[in-house]
Amino acid sequence: MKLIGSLTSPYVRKIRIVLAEKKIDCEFVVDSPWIEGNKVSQFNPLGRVPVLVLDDASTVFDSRVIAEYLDAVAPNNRLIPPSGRERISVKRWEALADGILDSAVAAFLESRRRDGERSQSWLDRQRRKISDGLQAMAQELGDQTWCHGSAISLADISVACALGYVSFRLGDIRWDQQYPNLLSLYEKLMQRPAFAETVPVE
Ligand code: GSF
Repeated sequence: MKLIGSLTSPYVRKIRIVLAEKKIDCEFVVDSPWIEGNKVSQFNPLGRVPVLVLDDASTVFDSRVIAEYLDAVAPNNRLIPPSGRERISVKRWEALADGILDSAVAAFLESRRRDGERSQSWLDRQRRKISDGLQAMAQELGDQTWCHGSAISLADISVACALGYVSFRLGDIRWDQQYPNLLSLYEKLMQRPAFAETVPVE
């Protein structure tokens, strides 16, 4: 089994953390859809990372499906509750964190466009979703130790990937100053090797 992805993608980071937390052996092949000559579309028709390539050469994407797959094939250290409202709660946290990421990635790409091609109203729209999303995460976390339940789950992993990416690409958004509860969750998670070893790097 191998995971294809870049060192900057927050969705790839989510899967690298899931693999490490569940102690699943998997080769990590670094490739990026933004690099000339990349091979990503040979594995994912959408040309996006992450992609998981199984031993029988079949592929799994996107990150939400890969996380589900890994949690199901390796039932140790469960990260997603098996059913019911508990499961929906964790998946909702993931949707919220991934939604922030979708807007953060869009805002970052837009900010890189040339003068005249860049749309300020589009940027503002994405940044609004990011700040509203962060506020919702802080509110819903409250003074809980974990986003969901009494142990680490995919909810915490997804939230950490969103927070780390916002700091990496949109450093002027100071969630760390605005939301002390998000900061203490992030700092606690960063003490785990799976998180510390996957911080995005250019
Ligand atoms: C998002 C993957 C994605 O946009 C998931 O896996 O959860 N919903 C999907 N990946 C980006 C890299 S990054 O910005 O994280 C990607 O591969 N973009 C290339 C492209 O052409 O869209």
